[in-house]
Amino acid sequence: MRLTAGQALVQWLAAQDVVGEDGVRVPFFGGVWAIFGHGNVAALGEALAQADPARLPTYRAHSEQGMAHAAIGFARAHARRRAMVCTTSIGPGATNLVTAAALAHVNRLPVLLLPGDVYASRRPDPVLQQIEHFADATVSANDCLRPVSRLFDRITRPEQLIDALPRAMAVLTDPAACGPVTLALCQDVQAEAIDWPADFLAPRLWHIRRPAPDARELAALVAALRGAQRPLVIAGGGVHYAGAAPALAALAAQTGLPVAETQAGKGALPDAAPGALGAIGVTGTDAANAAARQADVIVALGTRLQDFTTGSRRLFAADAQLFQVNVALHDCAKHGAQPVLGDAGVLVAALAHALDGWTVPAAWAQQTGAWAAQWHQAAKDARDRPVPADVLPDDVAVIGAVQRARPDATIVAAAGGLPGDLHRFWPCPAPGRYHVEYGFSCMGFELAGGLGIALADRAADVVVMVGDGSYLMLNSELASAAALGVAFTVVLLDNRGFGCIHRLQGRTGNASFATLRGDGLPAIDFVAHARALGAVAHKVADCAALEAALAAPRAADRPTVLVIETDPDGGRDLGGAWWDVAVPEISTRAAVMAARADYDAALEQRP
Ligand SMILES: Cc1ncc(C[n+]2csc(CCOP(=O)(O)OP(=O)(O)O)c2C)c(N)n1
Ligand SMILES: [Mg+2]
Repeated sequence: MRLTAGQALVQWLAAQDVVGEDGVRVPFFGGVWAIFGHGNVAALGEALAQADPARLPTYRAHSEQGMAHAAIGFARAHARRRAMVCTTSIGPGATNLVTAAALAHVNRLPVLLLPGDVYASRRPDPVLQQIEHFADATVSANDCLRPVSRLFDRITRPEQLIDALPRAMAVLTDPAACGPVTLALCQDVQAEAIDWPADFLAPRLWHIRRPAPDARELAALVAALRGAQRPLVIAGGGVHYAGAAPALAALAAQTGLPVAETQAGKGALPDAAPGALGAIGVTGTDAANAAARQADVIVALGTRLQDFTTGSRRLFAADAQLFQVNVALHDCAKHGAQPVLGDAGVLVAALAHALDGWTVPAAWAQQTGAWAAQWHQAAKDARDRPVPADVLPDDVAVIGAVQRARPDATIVAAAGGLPGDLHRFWPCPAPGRYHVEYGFSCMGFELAGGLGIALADRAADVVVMVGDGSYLMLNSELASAAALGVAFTVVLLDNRGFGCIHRLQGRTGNASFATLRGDGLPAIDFVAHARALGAVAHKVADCAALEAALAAPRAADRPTVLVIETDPDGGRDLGGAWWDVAVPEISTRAAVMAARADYDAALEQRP
């Protein structure tokens, strides 16, 4: 079949299927986000315009970073079983992808990036936007994407696609390698026609593999659990990607194993489930962190174990036995853990069988259950505590209003004070309803990611919670959502600046400096701004008004933005596990020296 490289690529994308969450065959690619310019408009753009929009729709976006966040949100909402494509022009369109690619890389989420590239033939060099590396003629702007791509390829001849595309797909659908794939498409090559083998363009069904653990590694874990006095499971994002949350809840009920959750793992167990201790780590609950400090056998299930989870490697007892269950060897080998390489779901099923008849020691079950009950009550009290009329609410009070009005919502957040407070205080009712991006904690993910998450399931009640700082950093996909008729709710917490960093400044002995917007500056009219982008927007006076506005009927064809003023000093981000933030060894400020003394003492400590 004679087609251009651009046309063959689009036909190939539309022919890839996967078995979706409910076992039904669905297209793997949910659509293509596009911002056209030279480098992708003439050839790839022509091909996309010919595609069947029911099979491979193209969505016009407003910022390359934002559209890639939307694509990544879509993949996360589909638990990595589906993904989206992003196409950009050469130069700034391509480099604008770097932040989102890094986010997908950290969070192990699939996205196919198709930036345009300079001419393979070099005919018009230097072409507009060509960076012209002085020492290496093979380098283009797209090489920025190499360190944040799981697979990077530059297509300099059309027939390379026959090899490159199946390799790209293998990475996107592999649970261990999963992440961003970049195929840099030379502009002239996209337009070149060749004869393509018919079987290359034939429909193809992909399966996401679920590798079983090695028998010896599994046996070591089972033996350790059977001998444990105080075992603890830490559920990470891998539990959701393996579809293992219900099986893990059943295992916890069967054995009494207590389960703590990372940010990516939150929602694995509903709050009321037996064994549910809630959030762990720096943003963790008293219940989960108390269990983590005393646990003698810790089973980390599908988690990267970043510093927020391990309290910067100070949370777990020094002599605790740590098992790392993960599909990726990279994660299994961390923290000197005993590796259990394999899928979290297969492992949980194997444990349910191998631990038949076994339960955790009664004293530990009773102790962790008491901690959990205390915590759930304390969290409810904190959310529902009335805010005096003359006081600005903090994030937890706002979370309370959202929770009371929309308890079943799918929550989206990423940076600022919210992720910590949501991790600790949001009672997630079911798996898949909590999408806080805290691997890269990227300001600007919230609105764009929320668009992708709402697009993945139009029936979901998506509530994006975002600070004023993140909103101002990247809000252009609000206009895309309005243009596409995608509805979700945005709760914008305006504390006039980078509240959580202002508080971190205070905790490291510094005075507030260049973090809040400062008095005397005009207030930002977020309502007018959001309306100008096509959203419905209102300002609410307090938490009661927010709760009422959230409970009222809302627009079905565009986002609704509710703005509430909050207190920049009202964070409750203390109280979790320790976080290593290096404080200066010398300073003229006595408060910095005192903070350094505390820091040195913390470095010495282990529970
Ligand atoms: C892209 C990016 N730049 C900088 C940071 C560092 N940072 C983390 S939170 C934050 C402030 C966020 O402000 P806002 O969204 O208003 O939330 P608040 O802290 O007020 O809760 C900053 C600057 C980041 N996480 N991401
Ligand atoms: Mg703020």
